[in-house]
Amino acid sequence: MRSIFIVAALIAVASPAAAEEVALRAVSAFAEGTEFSRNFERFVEKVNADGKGLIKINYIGGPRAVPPFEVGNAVRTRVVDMANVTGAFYTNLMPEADGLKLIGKPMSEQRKNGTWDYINQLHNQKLGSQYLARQFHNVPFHIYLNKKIDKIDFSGLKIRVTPVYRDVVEAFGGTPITTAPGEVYTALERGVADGYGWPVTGIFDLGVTKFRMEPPFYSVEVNVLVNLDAWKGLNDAQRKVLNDATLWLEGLDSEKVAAIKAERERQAAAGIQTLDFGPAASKAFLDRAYEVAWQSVIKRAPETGPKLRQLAGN
Ligand code: 173
Repeated sequence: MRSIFIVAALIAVASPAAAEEVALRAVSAFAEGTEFSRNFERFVEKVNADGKGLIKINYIGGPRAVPPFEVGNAVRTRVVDMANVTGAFYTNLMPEADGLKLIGKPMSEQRKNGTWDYINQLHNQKLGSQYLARQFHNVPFHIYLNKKIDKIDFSGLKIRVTPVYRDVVEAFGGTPITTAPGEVYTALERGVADGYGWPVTGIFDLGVTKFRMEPPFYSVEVNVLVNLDAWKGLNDAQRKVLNDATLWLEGLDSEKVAAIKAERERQAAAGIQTLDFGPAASKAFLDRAYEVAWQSVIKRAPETGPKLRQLAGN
């Protein structure tokens, strides 16, 4: 027994700095190395470099560690301390999260005009977490199809969705089928789905596609959340490392302008045809897409949804 105490005492004396370094366990709701994990992985590297001796992120990985739709709950219950996850995957815990895709303003602006603050409060209350970062505000979504349509009407089509696309797919007559990103490929291959919703970037991580429907809509949101107890347990210097890395991470969105252009060219080169029904049809689609999504958020979050819409300004 006595030897255990001696060993413990020796460790405490020998490594005071190591005892102060906090380690946070992190997961991503997207597969490692794919489009929507990559910038978070760069963030982890940066925190680990800048935070040496203060704070370290142990990146456990993607959906093999925690299934995508359970990642929000894993942060809430502190199964993990940190996660890279879209709000679309935790609307069961926070229905307002479905409204985040409708807010396309840069984070620099959202941090100044109270939007970040309000969304952070919602995360504090409903997800027991700090809304540390939001990425990809300038990356839109599309509906991709393997069957040709001659107007924006999804009647008779089964379309793979998450909460991001559910309301708009239904509004235009389609049958939504929910899957995690990892099951898109099989759903298409087996003909379980005739198309799918996905951002403009990253489809080559998924599978085979014939058509991309215009227009682009909404705004991708992939967030870095930190369990609130874990966040409160950090000292000022440790939080500063995370906050500084967050502003850097959100700044990476500027790279997406060129990335989107390159991705469209790559899709064209891969033989993916665009289905564009002209400005009037596009405008009607967008108006409806925003309206049905806001109505859905407000119906499920009648107290907070209207305030979110006011902050979004659309
Ligand atoms: O399509 C999806 O799985 C989804 O909702 C999403 C959200 C943000 C980024 C990528 C995909």
